[in-house]
Amino acid sequence: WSAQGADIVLDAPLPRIVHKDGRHALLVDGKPFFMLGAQVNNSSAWPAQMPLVWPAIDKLGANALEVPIAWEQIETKPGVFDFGYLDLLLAQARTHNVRLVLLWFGAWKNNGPSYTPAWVKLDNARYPRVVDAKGELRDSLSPVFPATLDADRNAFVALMRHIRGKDPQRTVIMVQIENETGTYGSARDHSPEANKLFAGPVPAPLLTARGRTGGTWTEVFGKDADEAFHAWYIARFADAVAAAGKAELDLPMYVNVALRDPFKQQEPTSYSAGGPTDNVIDVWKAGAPHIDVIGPDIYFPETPKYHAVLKLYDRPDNPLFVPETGHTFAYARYLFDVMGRRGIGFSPFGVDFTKEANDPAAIPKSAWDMLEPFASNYRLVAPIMRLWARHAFEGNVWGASEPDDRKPVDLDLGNWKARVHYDKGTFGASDWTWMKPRPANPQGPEGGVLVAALGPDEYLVTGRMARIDFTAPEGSGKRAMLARVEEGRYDDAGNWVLHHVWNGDQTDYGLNFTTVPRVLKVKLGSYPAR
Ligand code: N0T
Repeated sequence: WSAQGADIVLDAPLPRIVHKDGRHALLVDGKPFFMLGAQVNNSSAWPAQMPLVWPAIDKLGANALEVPIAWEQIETKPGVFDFGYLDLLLAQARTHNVRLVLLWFGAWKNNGPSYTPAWVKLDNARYPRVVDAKGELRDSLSPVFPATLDADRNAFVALMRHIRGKDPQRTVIMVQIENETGTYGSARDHSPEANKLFAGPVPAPLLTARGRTGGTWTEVFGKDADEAFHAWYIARFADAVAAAGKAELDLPMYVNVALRDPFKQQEPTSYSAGGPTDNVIDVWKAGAPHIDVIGPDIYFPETPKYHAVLKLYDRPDNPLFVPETGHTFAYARYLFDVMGRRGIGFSPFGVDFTKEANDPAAIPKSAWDMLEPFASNYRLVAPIMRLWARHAFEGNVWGASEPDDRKPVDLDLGNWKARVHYDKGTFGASDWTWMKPRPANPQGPEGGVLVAALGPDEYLVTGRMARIDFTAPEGSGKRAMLARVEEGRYDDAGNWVLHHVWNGDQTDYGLNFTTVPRVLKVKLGSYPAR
């Protein structure tokens, strides 16, 4: 029997993150899931804004929506909670068949306490701010005061308890702890309370992680001691909040990162110091074992920087998850890289039709146009999302986006090789370099491919604005050929349904992907070179 639709709904399995051989998967309804996400603007989490949110989410075709839950909104007076907005959000998300990722805007929202209730942000004596090296106060709350942790944790526990009671369907699949923690303008808190801790020994779990047996912060971390100290205490704070929340409802929990430039050595006072920037990931991992994922918010549109960040956060101890990325044209293609790296999700920021922005130029002439490059990639991936997520966890997958320089990208498929071109026009073999390149899209690079191994010589292949050629590895004495190329789709039971076979112009000049979503099953064969 089923209780769906009745008053009682059977508990669905809890979403969770699993690990195997350095790989990771987000399980939703018990199976690997890739989040085709969207995050609303910061001031969109209000009932009156939702009519401007859902049309954008539906148009985008997202399967998960990231929405802030503001501390100031749920606990206006200490101990008095109001979850009216959350209840509305849960009901609407189910109607729109979209999962939710809730963002706990607590003590830190981009370094400051702007989303804390007035009784927190206006009471500096009880909830002290960071004191910088010159003795001046910064906006950021200090992580070392128990009253601040108690108040934040208490509200978060109430939130998680509420979700436990209202969400047997597991509409909520993940929770973000705080938002872009860290402090602008000071590497740590220099209050007397913090100074006392700073003069003390480095805590044991962090010593172990560093392979040390003892020492003060300065002895162990040298010139980086201030930042490591701040990172540790913010990580401990976030961990305590997450652990208490998980005791109510054991959902996957992550933190997001205000990044530093991956190529520049920067002073910690020039970024959100103490947050989980790439240089202190190990400090955070040691300090926050209840945080399942550290996810970079990527607002660098350039290919080398974007790739560098993906590499830094894609680790055996950290699933790759991009909880925020820019919503302009240049960012849409990076979905292909995140998927190729076996990531668990990707989400452009600022997806709604409220026309709210932090930059007058951020919303192009039509918000609708802005979504189209992301929407068309989501249309490509959505029908194969579950299959892909399973292969990313258990098999072999590859993905590549069109780089800024439009140079070809080589994929090593093991038995075979593939070269992906982003500038090929009509006709021409891969090595006909004299042919004129296809003119670039004036809006910028947009192409990408996805390849999943279905068997030793068989691949699922899809993409956008790209040509893919397969070759046999050099020195193999073989030449590759396309034995059979089928276009089709997977039905609900996961069976392949052939639509038609590609041949002739559709295969003679590589497999060419346009803006039309097409999924291919490619069987490779070979003949001897001589
Ligand atoms: C992000 C978003 C939102 C290249 C910005 C980015 C979101 C927060 N912050 O729209 O505020 O809530 O997580 C900060 C970027 C810092 C500078 C990056 C330089």
